[in-house]
Amino acid sequence: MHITIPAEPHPVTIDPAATALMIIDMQKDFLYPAGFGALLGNDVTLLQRTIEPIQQILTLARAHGTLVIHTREGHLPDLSDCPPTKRDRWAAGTRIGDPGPMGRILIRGEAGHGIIDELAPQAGEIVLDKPGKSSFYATDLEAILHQHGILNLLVTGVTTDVCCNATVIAANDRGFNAIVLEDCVSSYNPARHAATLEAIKAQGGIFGWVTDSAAVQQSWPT
Ligand code: TIU
Repeated sequence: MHITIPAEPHPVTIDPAATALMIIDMQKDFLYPAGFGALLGNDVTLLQRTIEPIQQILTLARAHGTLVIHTREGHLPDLSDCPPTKRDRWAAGTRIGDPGPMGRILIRGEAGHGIIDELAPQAGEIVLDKPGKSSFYATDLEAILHQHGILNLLVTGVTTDVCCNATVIAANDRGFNAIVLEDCVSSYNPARHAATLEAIKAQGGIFGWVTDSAAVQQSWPT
């Protein structure tokens, strides 16, 4: 059974059973004050408008048995999976691995690395730890998607221009349809959010599609 979701640059027709919900990096380090995002000088409140629509899509996915994949960006405590180039470009005190109010910044197991309480994963949902911006880099994501017969990704999370964009581009190259829900993604900079979505849907959908949570909810089979 296929459904057609209103989207830009044109409607997208998909099989819901071959579709996964990706919730990218909804971590305290990006959404709460005093995390990695804030230490880089960003206004983290710009990301918080995504929480409610993602909750709604997550509820829909859970009700229909849709595959849900939560991702977390972060590194091992010994930083052996963090290239020095990813760390050393910032001032001491704001680097990955430095101590902060929510524990060591972007380190697996620390409080700040955790997913926000509002979107806490349920038992049985995949939580994918990733050391890069793309969800495919140095992870089993591609194999997991093939194992579950997934062809389409509903992309939500933060930030639009960094980890969501990197994941969309990588998904497209690997033969997946990336469908971005614009109210479920956000950037620390509204202009970069808009520019990223524009690039994804340009040229007839060169990287994928852009839609929103209402369109997905209205299109999903009941
Ligand atoms: N800085 C920024 O916008 N984002 C990141 O560093 N990681 C993610 O987007 N998850």
